[in-house]
Amino acid sequence: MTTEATNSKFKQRVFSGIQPSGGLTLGNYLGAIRRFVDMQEGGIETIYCMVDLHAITVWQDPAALRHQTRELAAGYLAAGLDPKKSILFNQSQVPEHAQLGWVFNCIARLGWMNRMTQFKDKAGKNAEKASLGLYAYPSLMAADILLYHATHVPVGEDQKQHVELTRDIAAKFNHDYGVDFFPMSEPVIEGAATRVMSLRDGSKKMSKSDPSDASRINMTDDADTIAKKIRKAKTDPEALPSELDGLKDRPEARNLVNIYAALAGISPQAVLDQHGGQQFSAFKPALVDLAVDHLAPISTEMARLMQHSDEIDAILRDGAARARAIASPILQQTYDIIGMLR
Ligand code: AQP
Repeated sequence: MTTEATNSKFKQRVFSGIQPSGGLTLGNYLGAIRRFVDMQEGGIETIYCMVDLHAITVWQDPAALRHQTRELAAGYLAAGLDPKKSILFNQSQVPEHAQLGWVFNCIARLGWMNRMTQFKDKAGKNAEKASLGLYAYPSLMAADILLYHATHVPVGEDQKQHVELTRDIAAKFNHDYGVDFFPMSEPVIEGAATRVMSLRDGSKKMSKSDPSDASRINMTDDADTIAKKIRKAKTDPEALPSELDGLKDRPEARNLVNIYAALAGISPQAVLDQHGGQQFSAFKPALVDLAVDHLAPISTEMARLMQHSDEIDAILRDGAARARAIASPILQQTYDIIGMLR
């Protein structure tokens, strides 16, 4: 059966989430949030979550976690997510996520989990000391998506493998129980910035939890900080090429070109058409201007919203109630399918 045939009985619905595991980065913004906003305008139901249960797979200070969750919500709202158009909530307030996550722990195979590259990256050499939650993370992520029968999942490239695992779990569940209950959710990975790299190391993803603050642009950075970080971003001594081929073995240069393209809403080749032949001493100031123009209104609005945390909390409470109204019957039907007595 093709994906289209399998999914045709399901209403189109978008689900995605971000962990409140630190401050939002430019990578989260370009790779995820900006595309959440685009999809909100597409006439499909959109559900966006702050996945706090995922965040605690590594240690989080409780007060910091509460702050980060509100700040992430402020980032969603400041970037243009509208609680009247999208459902916005934090995962822990919809207990069905953890409940379906457990069911999927019993569907997912150890061999599948062992292939997850994000676990290997995050656990590093010390896998024995990693939490069981970090290992099971992709199975909870499958529950997040399938609890809403979501058909589309906008993510950055690093999450592609987890959405593929979600499809494997859905297919195995449907097969084992002889049903066509869960859809084959599609990852939506588009644009020039599906993988924004660290400003200090072009082989590493820009990440909230990178110990070096200079490696990322935070959505709360002020104009001076953004300028300083871009000026200090690692590059090479060559001028920018005029063709994309010339960026092949230059990850840091390619990263800055991709960031420029994503912020300007043009293709990387169009950036090279405008800036090819320039040294970084000329290109970086142009990138600083673009980044500051684009990000300053968002960070100002985030700061304003953070002064009104009651309003943020009310939006999340309302979102959780609306999310539960969808999630609860789907969990109950799942329980019925697997034979839980009620
Ligand atoms: N560098 C990136 N470029 C493009 N997209 C990115 N995303 C994250 N980093 C980049 C996308 O943002 C969404 C939310 O990610 P997440 O917070 O759930 O987890 P993550 O992918 O592990 O993000 P971080 O920033 O690296 O968090 P930490 O440091 O806590 O692990 C996803 O769609 C992701 O693809």
